[in-house]
Amino acid sequence: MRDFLSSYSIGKGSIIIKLMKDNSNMKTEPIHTVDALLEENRVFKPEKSFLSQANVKDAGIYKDAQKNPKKYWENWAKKLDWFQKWNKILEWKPPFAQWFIGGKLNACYNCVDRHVKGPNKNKAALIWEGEPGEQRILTYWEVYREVNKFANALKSLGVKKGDRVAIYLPMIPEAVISMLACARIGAIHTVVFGGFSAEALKDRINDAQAKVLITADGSYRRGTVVPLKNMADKAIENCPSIHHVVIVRRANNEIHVKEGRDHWFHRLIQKAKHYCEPEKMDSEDILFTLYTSGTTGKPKGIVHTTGGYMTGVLATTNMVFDLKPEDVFWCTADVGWVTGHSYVVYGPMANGATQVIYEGAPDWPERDRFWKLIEKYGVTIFYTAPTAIRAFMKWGVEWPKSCNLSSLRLLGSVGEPINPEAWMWYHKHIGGGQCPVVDTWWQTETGSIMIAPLPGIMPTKPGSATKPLPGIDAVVLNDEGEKVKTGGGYLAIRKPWPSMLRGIYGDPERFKKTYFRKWKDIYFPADGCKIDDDGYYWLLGRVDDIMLVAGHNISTMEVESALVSHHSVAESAVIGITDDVKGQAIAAFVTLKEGHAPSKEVEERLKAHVAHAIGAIARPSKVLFAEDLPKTRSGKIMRRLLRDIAEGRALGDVTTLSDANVIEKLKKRYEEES
Ligand code: 6R9
Repeated sequence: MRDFLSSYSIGKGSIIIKLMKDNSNMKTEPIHTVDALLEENRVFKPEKSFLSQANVKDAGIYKDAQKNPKKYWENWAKKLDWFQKWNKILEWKPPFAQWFIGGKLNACYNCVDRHVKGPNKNKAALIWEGEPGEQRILTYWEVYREVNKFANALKSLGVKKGDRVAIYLPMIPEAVISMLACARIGAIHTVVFGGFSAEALKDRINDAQAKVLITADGSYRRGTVVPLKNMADKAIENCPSIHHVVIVRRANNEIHVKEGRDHWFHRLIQKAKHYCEPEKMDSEDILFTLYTSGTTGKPKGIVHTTGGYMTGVLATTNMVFDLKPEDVFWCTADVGWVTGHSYVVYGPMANGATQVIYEGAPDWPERDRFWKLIEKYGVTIFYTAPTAIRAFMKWGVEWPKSCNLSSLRLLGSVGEPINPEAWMWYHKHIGGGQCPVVDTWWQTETGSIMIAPLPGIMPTKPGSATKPLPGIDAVVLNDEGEKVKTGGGYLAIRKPWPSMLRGIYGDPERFKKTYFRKWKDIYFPADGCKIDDDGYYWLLGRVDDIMLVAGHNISTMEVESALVSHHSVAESAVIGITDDVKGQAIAAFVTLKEGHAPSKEVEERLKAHVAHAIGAIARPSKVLFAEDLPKTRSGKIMRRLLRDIAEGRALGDVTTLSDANVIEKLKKRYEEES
C-alpha cells in the first residue's frame, strides 16, 4: 500500500464553497483553499470475475434511467407483487410526491408470503444469534407463521389499519416479526431504538399517539441485562395513548406485569389464528414513521409510504449489494435505525435473502465476535458503519486475522463519511483485498441508498461514495441553485424518487421548511459535498459541521481524516470554536489507538501532521485526548455537543446519545484544561 500521506498535498487552488452557519443567508463565494480529499487518487477497478456475475453488468443503465426515470422505477416496481396495478407512475406537486398511484400492495406480503409460495419456503430467512450465544434459525415459512399469528394478536388488541404501534425491542427475531405483522394489518410502526431512554421513548410514543407498545422483559448488552420493560413502564406513565403493552420474553428478568394492559407475546401467539389476510394497502398508505434527529434538533417523525419505499429498497438491495439467492447477508444495523428498516427488514426480505441478525456488542465476549459470526455463518455480504470500522482498527488486525473471512465477497459502509484510511483498512483486512467496498450515502428521509457504486461496473475511490444511483438526480449546487461541475457545494436532489419521505408526521410546515427551503422544489439534504474531475461525489458531512477558519471553509471530515491517517489515531471529532482572530479555530478530540499514550509531544505531532496533510490553515489549535467520543446510537459523532462543551454552554438534547458518561467526562476534562 502506498504511504497514505503521499496522496495528500497542499491545495492546488481548487474552488471550494463558503458555507455560513445561518442557513437562511448562506453565501457561496469561490475561495482558494486546501482540498485534500480531491487529491485522493487511488482507484479500484471492479474485478472481471465480479463483473461477470454481477446483477448489474451494463453501464447503460445510468443513461437509460436518466432518459426515462419513471419507466426505470416502474420496471423495479413491477418486481414487487401488487394486488392491483397503479394507473399513474408519479404525481409531483412539490414538495409532495406520490408514486404508483392507485396501486395496491402489502409490504409484509412482499417480504414473506410471496416467498413461501415458491422454492424459498424452507430457506433460512433469519439466522439469529443472541449475545450469550444461543442461536435461532427461522425459515421463510416460520417467519410467515409467526407474523400471521402476531398480526392476528395485534388485531385482537384492537389495532386497526392506520393505528400506530411503537416497537421497543432488542435485536431479536420478534423485532422483525413485529414490524412485518404491523405492515400486514396496515398499522404504522414506529420503532424506537432499544437503547434509548424512557424519556426518548415517551416523546416518540406521544408524538405518534401510539396505541400499543411492543417491548421485551430485558435485553443483553455486554453481558448484562438491560431492563427494557422497566424503562418502558417509566415511559408510559406519561403516555395516555397506550392501551396495551406486549412483552417478549427474552432475558427472564423480573418485571412488573400490569393486569389487563400487559400481555406476553408467546401467550398471544399461542391463542392466535394461523392466517391473517394481508391488508390491501394503497401505494401511498403509510408503512412506518421513524424518528430522526440526525445529530441536530428535535426528533422528526419521518413518514414513509408503501409502494415507493418498497420499490426503492428492493432495487437498491439487489443492485448495490449484488444480492444473490445463495448469499448470506449481514447488515449490522439495529432495527431502531433506518438502515435496519431498509436493509435488515424490507430490502433483504423483499428479495428473499438469507441474513444474519446479532443481538449484542461487537466486543463481547471478545473483540472478534463479528469475525467469528462471519466465519460461523459464512457471511458473504457485510454492511456496517465507519464508526465500527474505526473501532476495529483501534482494536487491531489480530482479531479479524484469527478468523476465516474468506466467505466475504462484498463490503458496505453507511452512516458517515468513511475516511480513506478506514476504507483501505476495511478493504485490506476484512475484505482480504478481494471484495468491492460500497460506500452508501443516504438518509432516513431518502428511505433507500442514493449515492453508491454499482459494484460490478463502477470503479471506487477510497472515501468517495462514487456517483448517484441510476434514477437518482443528485447534484451539487451552490446557493443560487447553480450546478457545481467540480468543487464543493451542497448536495441536492432535483427530482422525486420513489422512497423519498412523504412528510414529517403531523407537521407539513416543518417538512417544507426543513427540506425545501433552500432552492425551489429541490430537496436539500443539508450535507456538504465535493465533486472531483471524474464526477465522483465526496460527502463532507452535515453542513452544520463545516467550519469557517480565517475565511476558509474546512470540513470537519477532512481534518478528521487527516488525523486518522496518523498511525497513532483511532478516531477523532473536530469542531470549530470561536476565535477572536480567525472567526473559528479548530479543536480536535482524539482517541488514540491501543498502545499509544496521550502526551504533549503527541499533541504537537498531531497538529503538525494535520498542517502537513492539509495545510497550515487546518492546524488544530487544540487537541484533546478522549477515551471515547460522544455518538448517537447509530454511531454518528455528535459534534453539536462538543461545540456546547467548547462554548461553555449547557448541553443540548442528549436523548439520542449512546453513552451519557462519555460527554460528562469530556466536559469535565475540557473545563479542567481550559
Ligand atoms: C442511512 C443513515 C443521514 C446522514 C446523512 C449524512 C450521513 C450517511 C453516509 C453519510 C457520508 C455516507 N451519512 N451515510 N455521509 N457518507 N456513506 O445514516 O441515515 O441516520 O438519517 O443519517 O448520515 O450526513 O445526511 P441517517
